[in-house]
Amino acid sequence: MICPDRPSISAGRAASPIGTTVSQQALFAPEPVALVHDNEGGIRYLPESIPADIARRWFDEAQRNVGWLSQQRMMYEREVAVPRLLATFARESADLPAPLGEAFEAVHALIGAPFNRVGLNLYRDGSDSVAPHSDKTDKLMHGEPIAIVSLGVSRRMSIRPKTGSGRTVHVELEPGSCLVMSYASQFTHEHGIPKLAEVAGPRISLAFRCFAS
Ligand SMILES: O=C(O)CCC(=O)C(=O)O
Repeated sequence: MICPDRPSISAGRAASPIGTTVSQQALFAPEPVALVHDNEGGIRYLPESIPADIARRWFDEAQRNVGWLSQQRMMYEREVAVPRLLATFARESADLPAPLGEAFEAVHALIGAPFNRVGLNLYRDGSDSVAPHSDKTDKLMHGEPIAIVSLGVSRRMSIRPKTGSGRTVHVELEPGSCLVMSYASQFTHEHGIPKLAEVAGPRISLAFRCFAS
């Protein structure tokens, strides 16, 4: 699941205090994994955040209901197609397609942040990708995290420091997982989904953000 260049990753969830009632689901839920540390929670991988049957249904609904767009961008003075399909919705949007209303609720319950925008990416196969980048922070609420829910096949994300000789971490983003990145981590790290020959099918990511109004 996690493939660090050097194996020094620690898990992040604190043990339940004695006497606390713990649900069956919480007892068996896999531990979050801390990938990058900072004083806003860093970058954390939360496996199995969405039950498998729900993640499968969300994938089918998103693939079918979202109006996916192919975008162009300038590269070396040439217009090229962005290598994935895209969509974006505000939480308050009147035409929010299923499963996004439900997904906003679930991710808010999981992370607790006031997410109000979701950016969707559809990687059709292993030749779709996103280049290493950090998210633009100028329109985001200061200090609020970004949460990426993965649906469909697993894809590898690489996370690397912007400067210095720190390690690159590779994490397999499994369906139903949630990757949480702090606002602060956008200034220190880049993340990307590289092209990969041996990818078994499509993947959709739902990237929830908190935009300042
Ligand atoms: O698909 C992913 O997991 C990453 C998406 C991403 O980096 C972005 O939407 O900015």
